[in-house]
Amino acid sequence: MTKPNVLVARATFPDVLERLQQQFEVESNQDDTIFSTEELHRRMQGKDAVIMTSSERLSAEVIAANTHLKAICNVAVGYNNIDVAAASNAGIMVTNTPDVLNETTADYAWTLLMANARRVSESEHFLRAGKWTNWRFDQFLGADVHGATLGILGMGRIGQAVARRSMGFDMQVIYHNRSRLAPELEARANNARYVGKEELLRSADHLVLVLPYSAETHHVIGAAELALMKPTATLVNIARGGIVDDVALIAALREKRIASAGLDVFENEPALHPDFLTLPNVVLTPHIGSGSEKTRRAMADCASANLVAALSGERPPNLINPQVLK
Ligand code: 8YV
Repeated sequence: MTKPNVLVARATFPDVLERLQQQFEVESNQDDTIFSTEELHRRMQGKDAVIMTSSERLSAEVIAANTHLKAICNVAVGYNNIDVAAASNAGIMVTNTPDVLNETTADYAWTLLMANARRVSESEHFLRAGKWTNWRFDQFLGADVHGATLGILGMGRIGQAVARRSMGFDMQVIYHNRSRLAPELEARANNARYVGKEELLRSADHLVLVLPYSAETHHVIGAAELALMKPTATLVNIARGGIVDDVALIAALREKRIASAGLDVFENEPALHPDFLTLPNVVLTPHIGSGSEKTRRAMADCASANLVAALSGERPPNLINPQVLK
């Protein structure tokens, strides 16, 4: 029997690839070449399924030209890089990798929050530049984390994991979400209190964004929202570029209308707005929120399991568009 054909569009762990090769004819990309849309389209010819990351975009146009695919398996929880409606119309299954990254990504939100509040990047740059010639009492004074109000916009599984971690810091948690959590989930999330978006922005000392990106969440944090925040507040974005209007954020940071930002995601990444690099009051990282060895392995395994199920005629565990099975 001929094996199904699979494209693994980005480099992955060699053992994960080997396991896929035992079951499928695999075209891999261990050099991790970034394929243009045309190249990705060309390589998807004759393939039954593709494994890709959120860096690859599959527009309605590309999907319409590849309706022979049975499954698109994203190695990410977010799937705004894929036109899911177009895939559903074409009867193509789309899968993601939820849950396995919740705790690691929540850890990372805290990494950025604390680095931000205590000016870790800024003071390290100062030290590395050889400018630390004198200890000073008022040097790099930051904001406290303990006892502060933690605001969370987007209270899904990762948002709740961020909230749980605040217990040890005696923080008050407020959140805004499309819908209010069940009381038992609020209780587990350090007694998080549901508030309107405006109250969240006005009251948070540290605001963490954990929203999925969509047309509805495009620029939910723009000039008007930043203007509501405290001048001492810090902002963390571990979710997606495009949720924040980067130009408006740069202006707010430059004019110290908020204290600082910790950003792991950017509009048009990896080509972030160059002005970010000129600001002292930012911590900037290259989209590494889920990047622990253990979690990236779990994500690769999860995407493989989805692919194997899809090509074996079973329901993939993380199917986003179950309507295609009807
Ligand atoms: C991915 C992410 O590693 O899961 C997501 O949505 O943003 C990250 O965890 C990255 O997007 C690569 O696909």
